[in-house]
Amino acid sequence: MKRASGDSGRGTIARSLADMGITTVHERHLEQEPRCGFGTLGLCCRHCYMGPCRIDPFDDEGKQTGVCGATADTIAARSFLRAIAAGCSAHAEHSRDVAETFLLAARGEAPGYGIRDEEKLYALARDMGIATQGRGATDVALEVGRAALSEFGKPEGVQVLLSRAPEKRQELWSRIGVQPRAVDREVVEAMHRSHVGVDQDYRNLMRQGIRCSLADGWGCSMLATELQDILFGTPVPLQSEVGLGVLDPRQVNLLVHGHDPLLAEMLVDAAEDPELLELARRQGAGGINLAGICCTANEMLMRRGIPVAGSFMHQELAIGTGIVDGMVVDFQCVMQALATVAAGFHTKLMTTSDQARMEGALHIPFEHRDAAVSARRIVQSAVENFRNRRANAVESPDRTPLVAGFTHESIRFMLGGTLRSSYAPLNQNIINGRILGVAGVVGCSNPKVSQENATADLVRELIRNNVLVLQTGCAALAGAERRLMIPEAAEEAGDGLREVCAAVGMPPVLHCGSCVDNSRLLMAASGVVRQGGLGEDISDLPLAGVAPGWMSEKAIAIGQYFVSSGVYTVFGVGLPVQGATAFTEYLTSGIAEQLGASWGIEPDPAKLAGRIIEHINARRKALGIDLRRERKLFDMKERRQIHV
Ligand code: SF4
Ligand code: MSK
Repeated sequence: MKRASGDSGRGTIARSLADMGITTVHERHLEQEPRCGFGTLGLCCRHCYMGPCRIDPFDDEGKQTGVCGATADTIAARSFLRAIAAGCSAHAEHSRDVAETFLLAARGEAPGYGIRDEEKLYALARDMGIATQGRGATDVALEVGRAALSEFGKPEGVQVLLSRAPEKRQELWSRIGVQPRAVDREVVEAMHRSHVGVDQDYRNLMRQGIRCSLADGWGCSMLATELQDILFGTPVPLQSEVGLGVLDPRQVNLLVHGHDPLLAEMLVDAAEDPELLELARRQGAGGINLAGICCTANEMLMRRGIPVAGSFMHQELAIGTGIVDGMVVDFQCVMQALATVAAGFHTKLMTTSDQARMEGALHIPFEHRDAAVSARRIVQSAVENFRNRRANAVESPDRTPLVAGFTHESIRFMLGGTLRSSYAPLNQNIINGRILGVAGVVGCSNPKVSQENATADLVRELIRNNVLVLQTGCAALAGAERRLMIPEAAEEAGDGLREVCAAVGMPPVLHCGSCVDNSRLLMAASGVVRQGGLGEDISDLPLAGVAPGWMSEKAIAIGQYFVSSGVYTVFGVGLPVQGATAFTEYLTSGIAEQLGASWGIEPDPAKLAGRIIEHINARRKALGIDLRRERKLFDMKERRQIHV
């Protein structure tokens, strides 16, 4: 099928699916309108079967309650806490899986996995209080693996990686009593406190919300990122491409979707296996083309440069190209509708996690002890399906170049040089005003908002105002698709940021990984505080987080751990608490008295950038760096005084 000129390819695919009677997320989103107002505002409760109960948002006197007497604020706070617990549990299961495999690899019981980044292994060990002096990598890895696993269920003590936060933030957490204990314990306690008849005070419910979110950000998410980097290598900047056009009509196309790099890394190797390549040739294919969707895509992109077909929003359209021979999914953000779309084509849909199966998909359990065998089975299945392609492919959808692979380590190296890796140049450029501040633009994509307006316009406006943008998750892919992650994008940046990007050769928008990798942003923020000159805590920094098109419970957990760590965080779309007046006021203002940071809610995409810039300017003013300084060449004496 040919596409109309000016069509990125997606419109043609959507129309072709509609002709086949197959809906996509966009049509189903419209079919759901009008949405239930109680659910949208967070005013319904079904925590027990005296209900479900709902509170009239127009009950101005605020007297209406659920059958048990729960107020709107209690109902909204309980649901919010449960969303944080669900998001944390998603990262916990991902992370536990990685930790178990890490330990197997250290014991030599998981062929194909090994230690690729020893430097990071030793650094993590030291931060976990594990002795490294005179010990070999395997010995240290065994102890790190056991210690990592114990972070999920240890009977006493707090999360060990909290020590990576600035001291002032650690003191604050200790003072208000929100240091997270074992990850599992925080999730379980959140579920208990939100059960009918337990915690009835929205502020107290959110004390657990704060603690549980920290178990995610500084606990399981950070562990997942660290252990993955040690197993597969810490990313460094590299080039690749994004867009449905990365699918190649002449090759076997295997799409990998979900969040698990354990499988994806093995698939990358299997796709290069000479026997499977020969099999592909015998089927008439030119080769095996691996591409990603969603955050597994981000994982493969960051470490191996594997191209990305699209974000969460594009999973169905990818199959709709007609040239996907296999799609393998692991867990999280996988739409059940994929099975219906795949049934309209020759695409073989495969599930791999015993925790995430789907009717209509072939289940190939992914065995970590025998990962290469599972990976070969999956690739072989896609290869053998090549000959079943039907002649309904869409012609050449677009693809866009990008640079990815930024981490808190690579940002430090890039700005400080390999010999004097340091945040000093970043801090200096923030202090002198060339860089106004930093924004983490993260989160999902949501059919309720246009990615173009919600993410790309926001990012453009931020860089125009000299805000350095760090991106993760599906929001990162939206930025990349709009050509914002190439060095040339610096031409759209303000004078100061453009100058810094030109000097370093970096884009003004840095791809920092998957949604679990938001922990990299916590590490970068802590590094900037430690460097000095920008306050003593993360909450002092001219820094903000924003999720313009969030949709998942994981996003709420991440948003809360940003706020709990001192980062003002604005969510687009809306937040399902807004019908509960006092609780919303607490999240968007009162919580700052405890944490030095709060939530912002801004459903209008056009106002998002303004909210971020306003906050950054306020922080600059508080630091006394709001007046742009004259540029001045330092003499040797002054240079020596710069603390690096
Ligand atoms: Fe209704 Fe209370 Fe039961 Fe919720 S917990 S459904 S508000 S009675
Ligand atoms: S995949 S959680 S839609 S970022 Fe991480 Fe994307 Fe959000 Fe899923």
